[in-house]
Amino acid sequence: MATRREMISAAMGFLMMPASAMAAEPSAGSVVVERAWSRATAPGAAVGVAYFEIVNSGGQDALIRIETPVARQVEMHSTATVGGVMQMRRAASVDVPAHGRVRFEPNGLHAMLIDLARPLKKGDRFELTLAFQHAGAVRVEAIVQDLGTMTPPGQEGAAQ
Ligand SMILES: [Cu+2]
Repeated sequence: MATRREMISAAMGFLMMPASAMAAEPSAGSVVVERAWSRATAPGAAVGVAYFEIVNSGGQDALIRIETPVARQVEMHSTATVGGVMQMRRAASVDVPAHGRVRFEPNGLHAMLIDLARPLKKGDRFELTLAFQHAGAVRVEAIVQDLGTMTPPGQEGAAQ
């Protein structure tokens, strides 16, 4: 437990600054996934993270699974600060409200990439497949940002 918690803490070591903006991307029916991105991993890191924004123009849905070729397993985590300590909790699924948005971002909901097949390097791109209860599978390409980046591609420097 301690080992995995430490690895996850290391991957989550950067804090602060949400971001906003948008650009249209792949969709399955009423669900669009925008601005998927990830962050370069430190040497030897076993976990990485991925972020994106879900835009739902239809009825109530839920994100039930995420897969990627670059990690053995992907978990959805929420983040909360409890007594000054940042904690992550695994979520079995994430509700996507009708005509709503759900943002996966630093310090909030995120996709934890567990047991990386290879280190993630700045400029790499990899596939993420998001499975929705109603909309089905949505495939997007995540862009790997520099280690320490807290904002989606094109937003660098927007939050300093
Ligand atoms: Cu996490």
